[in-house]
Amino acid sequence: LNKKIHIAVSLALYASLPALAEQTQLPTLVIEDNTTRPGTFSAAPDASGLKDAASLLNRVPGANVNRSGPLTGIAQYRGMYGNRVNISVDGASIKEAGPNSMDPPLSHLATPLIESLQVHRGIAPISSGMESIGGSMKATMKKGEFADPGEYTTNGSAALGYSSVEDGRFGSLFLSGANEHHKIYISGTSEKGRDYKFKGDKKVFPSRYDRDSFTGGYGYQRDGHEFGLNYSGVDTGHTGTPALPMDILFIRGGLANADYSWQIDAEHKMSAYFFYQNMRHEMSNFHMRNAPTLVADPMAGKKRYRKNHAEVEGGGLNLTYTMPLGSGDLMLGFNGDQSYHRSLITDPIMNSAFFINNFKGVYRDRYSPFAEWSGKLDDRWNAELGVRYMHVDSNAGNVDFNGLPSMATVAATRLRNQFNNAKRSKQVDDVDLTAIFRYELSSDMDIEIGFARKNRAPSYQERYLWIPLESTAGLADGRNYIGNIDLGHETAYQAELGFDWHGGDIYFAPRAFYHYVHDYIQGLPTSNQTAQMLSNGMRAMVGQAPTTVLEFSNINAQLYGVDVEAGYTFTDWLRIDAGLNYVRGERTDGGGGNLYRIAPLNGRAQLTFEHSGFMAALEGIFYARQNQVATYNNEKETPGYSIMNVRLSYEPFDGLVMGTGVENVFDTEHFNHLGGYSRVSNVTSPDVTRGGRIPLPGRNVYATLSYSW
Ligand SMILES: [Cu+2]
Repeated sequence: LNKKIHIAVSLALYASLPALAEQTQLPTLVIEDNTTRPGTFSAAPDASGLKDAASLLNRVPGANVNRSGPLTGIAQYRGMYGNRVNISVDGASIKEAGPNSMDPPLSHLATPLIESLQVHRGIAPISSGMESIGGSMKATMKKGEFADPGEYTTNGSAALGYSSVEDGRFGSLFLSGANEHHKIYISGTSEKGRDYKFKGDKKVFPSRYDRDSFTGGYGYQRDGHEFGLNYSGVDTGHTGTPALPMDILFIRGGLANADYSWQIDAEHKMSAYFFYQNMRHEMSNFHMRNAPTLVADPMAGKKRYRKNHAEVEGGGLNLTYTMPLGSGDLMLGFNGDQSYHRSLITDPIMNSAFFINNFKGVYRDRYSPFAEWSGKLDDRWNAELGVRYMHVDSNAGNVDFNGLPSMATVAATRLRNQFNNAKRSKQVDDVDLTAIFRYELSSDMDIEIGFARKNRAPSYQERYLWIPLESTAGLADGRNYIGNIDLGHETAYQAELGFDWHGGDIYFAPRAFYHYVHDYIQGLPTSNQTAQMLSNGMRAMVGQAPTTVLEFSNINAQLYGVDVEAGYTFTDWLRIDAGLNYVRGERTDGGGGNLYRIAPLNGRAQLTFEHSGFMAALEGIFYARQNQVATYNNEKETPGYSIMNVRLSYEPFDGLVMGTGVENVFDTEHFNHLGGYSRVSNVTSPDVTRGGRIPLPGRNVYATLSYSW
């Protein structure tokens, strides 16, 4: 089968996306003969006022979201999450400024400006990037189109939306002008909302959000050469992250990138890409919530104020050259990137002498050449074979602190000296391999079999967190962690079996997978008594019982499961689409146990009616109870739930779309297993108790209006 297939999906219409107008009429099977790999799932934004791009993942088979706040969604794919999932935004491997992943890569993207979010189902291609152990996702932002020869075009779109559950408002504007050779574009968005409600008028505090974004760019093409420059800026203001110990004061900064590609002839192509990123971020435990109260004399009754200033500077380079080889194409490439991190904790209210170098002088650099061949083996067999070498180099500077109480100072001094005297420069070298075969059983049925070896080097938090804190890239389990400089890197051995049946009115694509991960990184009770003592003391000062400090450690693990996408078209105007995800994550050494934060069995089904510009959809989402929980950090079980959403839209004339709908129609209270626990204390009569699971939003009535020209 030469035609490539992907599913483009959307909740409802998003008319601010003219390029996707054909695809955004709800889940549609799109047959394309572009470069998309079979099995790639592409989601487009919709009219329901989704706040962050990660929300789109809820419709992607195998994908889920670990949510710490309204704008803070960490991508999960088949039980792997955080930096195990390789995410590229317009080609850039965006780095997080926050040590607790308040700004994961997809969180910078205003949904109305996203052209598509692609997820490679199953084993991620070698060419999709470095450290794709948990899969690869690719977000593409709107950039306008070149005009046909001899013509000049201007395009634009504007959208407004309102959602009731958090009194949320958004607006977006995109403008582009182009001729055959040049194009320019500019866009802006603004989103704001208050604490969201659940079960009547109860509120999740703090969950308000505020984000503005801006994009501008230029493109040039002539005789097979294409060149582009782009800048994307984001300014996130006070935004709650109730599952973490602090909230976002701001995240500011931008991504600048340049790309060049040359179609040398019909069979040879080269591309070069460069990006630079600079973000500043502050968070605190007292601007949006109340700081914890100290209980021990002489400070009893006073508050423990904490503020954290974090920065990231990063950049990278991607080069590829594609040429024919045998019966297929060979891509040779190089990816490299660097990132520099620092994070400083202070108390600007009570104790100006206090500081902790949470992370200082930390860098993590990756260099990785790769080769990937894809092509036909015979009439029915297709193959994709890849190899990638990766070198990761990381280091951290000397750390210090000041202004801790005297008992804590003794312990912290010992930890600081241990860290500063250790050899912290670390190198990881390893090889990724993929072998993916597709067999065309019949004209409407393909089978895919894949094998891979994938690696991930430890994150900077996992190596260099020198003092017990919760800076854990968003694990949100409430535990203090300590890093382990000598951690080994993760190596996964992956196997995949998938069927893809796409008959006339029906599609059915189940996939099963098994991953064995050698040296999987997870917290285990530390044997560092100094760290444990310091943690106990710091917790006792605010009246909290001691918990075991977890040290990032290597274990062995396996993840396996099934995900399914399916649909049936009854008539031209009525169809049903459904998805089902199941994943199990287990430790295989040291007495077993379950992995942390694994989504329970979940699925969705949507019945869609579409006729002459009118669309109505009924969506049901269900999550089973999760009782296979991790014991090492006392993960809590979560009951199952189901939600019903109703969506309507109408396009009275070309380009104008009105959308409305009701989400969680029955306003029932339920909890997503990946949503974390509330870390917010000192609230008088709280609607969510500290330590309790954070409920999902209650009934939400939304309305959107968009026009594109
Ligand atoms: Cu933060």
